[in-house]
Amino acid sequence: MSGQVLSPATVATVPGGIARPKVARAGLPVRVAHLGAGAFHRCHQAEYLDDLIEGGHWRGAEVGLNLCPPVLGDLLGPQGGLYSRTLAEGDRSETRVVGAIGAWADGGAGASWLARPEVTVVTLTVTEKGYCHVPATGLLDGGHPGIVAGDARTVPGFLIGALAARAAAGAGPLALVSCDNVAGNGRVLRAVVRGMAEARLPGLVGWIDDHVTFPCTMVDRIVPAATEADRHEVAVRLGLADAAAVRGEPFRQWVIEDDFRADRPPWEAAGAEIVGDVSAHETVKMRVLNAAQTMLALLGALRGHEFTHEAVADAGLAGFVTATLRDETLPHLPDAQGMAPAPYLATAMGRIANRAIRHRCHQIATDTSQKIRQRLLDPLRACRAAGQAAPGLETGLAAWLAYLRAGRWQVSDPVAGEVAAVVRQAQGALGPFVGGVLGMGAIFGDDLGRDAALGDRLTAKVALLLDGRDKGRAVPV
Ligand code: CS2
Repeated sequence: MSGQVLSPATVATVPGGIARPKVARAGLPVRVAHLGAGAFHRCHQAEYLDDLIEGGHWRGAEVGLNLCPPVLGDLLGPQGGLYSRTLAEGDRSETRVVGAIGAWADGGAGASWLARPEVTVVTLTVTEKGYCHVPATGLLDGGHPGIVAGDARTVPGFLIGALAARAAAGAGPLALVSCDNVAGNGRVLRAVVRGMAEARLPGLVGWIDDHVTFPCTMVDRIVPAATEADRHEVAVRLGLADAAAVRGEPFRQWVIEDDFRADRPPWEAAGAEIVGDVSAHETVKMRVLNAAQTMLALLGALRGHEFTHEAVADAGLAGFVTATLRDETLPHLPDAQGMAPAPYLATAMGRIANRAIRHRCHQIATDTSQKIRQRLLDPLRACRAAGQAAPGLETGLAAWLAYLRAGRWQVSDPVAGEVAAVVRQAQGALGPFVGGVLGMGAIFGDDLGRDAALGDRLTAKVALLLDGRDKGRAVPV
């Protein structure tokens, strides 16, 4: 390693086997903005855009915008926006230098980019909790401290400021394209942006309705947070340091609702699907792949696994998760073109088993309060509506409760404080703990939250999961 950093000045030195931008990036106009330029984005939407630029389908770079750390100016600035992404599976891996990010801005400084007429698309990966919505309703959480304060560091707060600037500049229509694993992500984004505008800038609501579209999308690629080991490995490969390197699986998918009023990149030229309605695709993806990840992560952590590829190699867990999804979730899935349920499930389990992708159970378990509705609770509701028992999905839910109660790790979740209060009030008793968490209406709604028999079944399962008696069983509980 030379001690040098990947940048436009050094990129020519990367070894021949590593692809790097062939189309000149200097002078490309910025036409897309991305809010939340984290590892997933750099390995997904930015790669699609890079494909379009390289293929001559689109002349335009993106500006990366972050409202919270890492500071993009520090991460991407020294590298002139260049970074590498490595796709890995088993023993094979392939590295490429991506040059789609032509500019970057942090915090409130990003808003002015959205007021430029040539920027007509904003994609977002801000994590589930970034929407500041109530998971059970999909509406803006009026009690969220950042929303109460009108904080421009929240996504809804930032966006209404930026949209007001766009309206004032007369910069024309814009698409805000949510790419997070939230059911009906575009509709939720519209609800929180309109809700924030109604509360803070009511005069902007009409402009939003006339100029802004909120297409729903389904995005997919497993991309864990990059580690020091990943950065070291890629530095050896590149001969250059790359602080923004990301590593993901080869599989990728992007299904986008066709709802744009101005220019957009022709993502379909890079393999994305543009459809009239994306709800079936997102439902299948979140209820199968994401639900499998969540169950494996929670049960895996309880059984002492660090990574989901290890959890899936635990035959008891893999068999349990596969059977649960096959018997309880798959029968109630909508038809999604190209995503036949049984093969999709098999592929999903195979992807999670990829040992070249080290996805920590605790990373996936982070913010489960924001993920569990679309992954486990709505499938559970579908079974209940059909009069079908769902013992496996209930075990998945019990695994979250046991994960919260285990006390063996710090829980990273917006409801962690509320959960800690429930634990204290329950004074060591499991029934009141389970009842207290199920009573959180913003997560469980009234139907599940008030079902005493469900509470009893979950309490029994949590007890088994916590004392580890499930360990030797073929099925966890
Ligand atoms: C994961 C997802 O951390 C998580 O919640 O389940 O990030 C998952 O890897 C992606 O949705 C895959 O597309």
